[in-house]
Amino acid sequence: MIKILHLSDIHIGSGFSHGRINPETGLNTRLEDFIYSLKLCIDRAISEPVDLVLFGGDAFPDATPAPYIKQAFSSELRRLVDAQIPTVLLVGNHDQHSQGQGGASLGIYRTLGVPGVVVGDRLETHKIQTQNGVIQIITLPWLTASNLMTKSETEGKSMSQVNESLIEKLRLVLEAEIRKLNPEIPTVLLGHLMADRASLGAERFLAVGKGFNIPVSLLNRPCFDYVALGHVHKHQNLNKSNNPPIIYPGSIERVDFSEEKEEKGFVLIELEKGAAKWKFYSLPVRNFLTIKVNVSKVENPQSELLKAISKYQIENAVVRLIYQLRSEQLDLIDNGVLHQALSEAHTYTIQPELVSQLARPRLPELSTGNSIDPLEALKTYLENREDIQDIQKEMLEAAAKLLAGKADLSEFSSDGQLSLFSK
Ligand SMILES: [Mn+2]
Repeated sequence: MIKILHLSDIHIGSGFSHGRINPETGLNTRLEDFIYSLKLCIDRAISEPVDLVLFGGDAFPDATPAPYIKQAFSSELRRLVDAQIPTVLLVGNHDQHSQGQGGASLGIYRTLGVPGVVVGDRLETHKIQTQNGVIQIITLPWLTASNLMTKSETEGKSMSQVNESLIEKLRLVLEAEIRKLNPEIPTVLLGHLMADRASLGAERFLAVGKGFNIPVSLLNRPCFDYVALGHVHKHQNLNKSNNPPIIYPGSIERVDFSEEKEEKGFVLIELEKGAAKWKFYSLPVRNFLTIKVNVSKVENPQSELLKAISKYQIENAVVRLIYQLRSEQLDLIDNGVLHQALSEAHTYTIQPELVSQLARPRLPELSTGNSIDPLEALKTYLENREDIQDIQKEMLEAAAKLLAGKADLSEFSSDGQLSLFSK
């Protein structure tokens, strides 16, 4: 049996805006948090000890992190090297320099020939000798159109056509790789990808170059004993039958507020040919907490806000207070007192939102609840818009034509507007 620790989406160096400078170290506390989470993963790998560590990609926010951030990552990797635990570092989208053209941040470990460290920056199979036997790992790094297709192949095609041919190409090259596998040896597919069935976390906002979704059916193959994924920050198993498990361990720390409610951790696997037992272990990461309260309708907004804050455990958490109020209530808010009330938090932001005074109440004629004839609706709307009375008749005529499907396209100017507006 081969024991594996699978972690992913370290993103060390992210989310500094949620931290502050630690006066003792001079470092951003969120960097320290991320390093600590990574350290706990490596501690576990060493104390077990596992036979292999699989990293699912996205080590840093981008391919050129500051030297001290690279060093923080390297020092943790070094501990695995010293413990002689082989490690596969898969290249994620955030690790690739300018869409994969300029290499990857993790490539340096191969260049240096760091013992036991394998860098997965292309689709290939690695046979790795561990303390408890040999294992095959197919690495499938983040793919973009430029990895698999030539420019002439993508030219003139729509995004969805390109994606379709990409998946076909991937199917072929993966098939070729699978045929080369030794069926006697435990096998893992390690991929950094967006699977079509995954539910999302922050990665959808972080991704710069949008990639394509990969059908789970492409990964769900009997030749794999375990499918180790990276990219999606929310931990999940994409295969209900669990045969093989298709696992996103998720990120090891909360990258932003979209991950407020997600558990963070890593996965331990006991792997044999044809069987994988796995378990998710959560990490004690810092809490994120959104306090949202609407005080626009209360008499004493200040005390309402304090009451809302007091309901939560804010100590050591990253807190955001979002509250809605009317502009005439602004004088009733004492910001100093709010800051005092939030001072126990690790960091906090206060985001007042003015309930718009401009928002007109809905036209009573239109809020009957019944379905309204569009032309009637437009008429009612125009009657309430004194500023455009002069074109009311023309608009109604144009609308009637459009609704009847008789609009002459020549009446539209080139930018799609009705010609009566572009006179
Ligand atoms: Mn990613």
